[in-house]
Amino acid sequence: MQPSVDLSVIPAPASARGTGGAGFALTRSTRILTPPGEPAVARIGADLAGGLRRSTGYPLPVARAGRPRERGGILLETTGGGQLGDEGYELEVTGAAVTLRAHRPEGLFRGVQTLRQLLPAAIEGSTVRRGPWRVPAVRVVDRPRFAWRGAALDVARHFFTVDEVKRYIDLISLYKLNVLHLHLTDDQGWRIAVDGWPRLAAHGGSSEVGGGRGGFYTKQDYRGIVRYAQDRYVTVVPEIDVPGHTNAALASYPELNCDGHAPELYTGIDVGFTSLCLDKEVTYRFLDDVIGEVAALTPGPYLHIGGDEAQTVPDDRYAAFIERVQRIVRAHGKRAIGWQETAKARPAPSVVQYWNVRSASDEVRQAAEQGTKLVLSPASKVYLDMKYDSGTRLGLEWAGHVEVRDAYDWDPATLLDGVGEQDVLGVEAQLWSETLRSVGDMEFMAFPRLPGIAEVGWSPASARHWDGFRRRLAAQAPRWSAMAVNYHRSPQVPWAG
Ligand code: TNX
Repeated sequence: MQPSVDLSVIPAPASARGTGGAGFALTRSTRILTPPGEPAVARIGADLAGGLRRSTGYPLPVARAGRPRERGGILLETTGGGQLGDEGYELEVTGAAVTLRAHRPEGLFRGVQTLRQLLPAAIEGSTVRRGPWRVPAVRVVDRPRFAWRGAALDVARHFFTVDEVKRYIDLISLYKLNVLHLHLTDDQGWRIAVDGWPRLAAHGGSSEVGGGRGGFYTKQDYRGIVRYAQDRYVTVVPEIDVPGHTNAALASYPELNCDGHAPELYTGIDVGFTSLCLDKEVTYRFLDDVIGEVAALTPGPYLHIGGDEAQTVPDDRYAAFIERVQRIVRAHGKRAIGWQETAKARPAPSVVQYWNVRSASDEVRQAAEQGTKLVLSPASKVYLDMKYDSGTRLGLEWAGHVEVRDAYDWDPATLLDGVGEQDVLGVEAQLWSETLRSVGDMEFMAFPRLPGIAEVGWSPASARHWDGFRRRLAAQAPRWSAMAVNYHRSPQVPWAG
């Protein structure tokens, strides 16, 4: 058997072996071949070709593979299921061909991300560069450890445009993340148009932290984000955060307030001071309309109901409210996911997201015992809005400083007492935007921590070692430069140059 090799790929593949030889050279005459009758695979081939053309300048035609199987070029093939699952793939590189096989198009898309990272960093450039464009001779067999590998983006505290969200989707999908959790509503802004309640976006969307103009997504905008994500095998999970974090809604409709008076729009960064009025039936009509419209726009199975920091609501009333909201979500054909506080409801949502490292996790464990699956977002490890250290210009500090190693060096199966591998659906990195205003700000906080969290979610524990990881991370830096990604040069990483 050939020795296993340490490729500079993130997340680390489950298995990678060198096969000897000089590897494959991408040249002016390389073709990309996809199987006949598989439009999803043809599109993956076309997208791959598009990306490679920009930096190589080669024609790279995409053709349907003929029979008998053609040799040469980059071959995308679908195979019977076997061990690969929906997202797994096999990548074999010889002097004659690059062959990528997967059970599902999704697996081919994940494998293409590995292939990108095996090519020289200049492949990520947006103008034509000089080769050579070599791929090392390897055989990779890979599949994810966890099904949910998410990135959450807070578009409520500061609004981000459709193009900015697409940029984030590009970056997360390169590291094989497969969920984009969009935090669409909060005290400071309501970011999605709802036909039945037009002032939510028109008024509630007109503010943001610090007093900027805010913004919102029309339904067409949101559909565009969902489609762009789908093309990259990323599922959008929209969050409508209730009953707290609702000042923007309360400011838009006086009837949602217990006293019938709408508060002013809010542009600060305090949390926990607002709640929908749980006593009024109009609140549940509102929720039914909003959840119904957002569910109808969302092809994925989940809808996030928030539920965090409802500090003005007594526990028993809170639990009854969450139970009722879950019924509404179910009636609209979706599964509810909620922040860890929602584990107090009986039954708890089918998925609960752990975040608050400062509060006890008993309820989370108990919910897991009852069959709830967990998405792990421990703030002291995966909150990308925490400062790296005391010198970081952006970010908050309530969960401490989160350096690259903190984000990377932990294991989902041992994080919480009484919670094991089988209880964990996956991990998710949170990018809260109280202090983040631009794509450059987002990238600076996400890189280089986000690729580490992606590896926590994808790679087997046996393939993960901090020392190897820091070196692989350093090797990503020229890629980020080629893609114009703004990243933090953490002193924990041995950057070249
Ligand atoms: C806690 S995480 C919050 C957010 C803040 C974040 C800032 C969670 C469920 N609630 O509302 O943006 O901390 O780090």
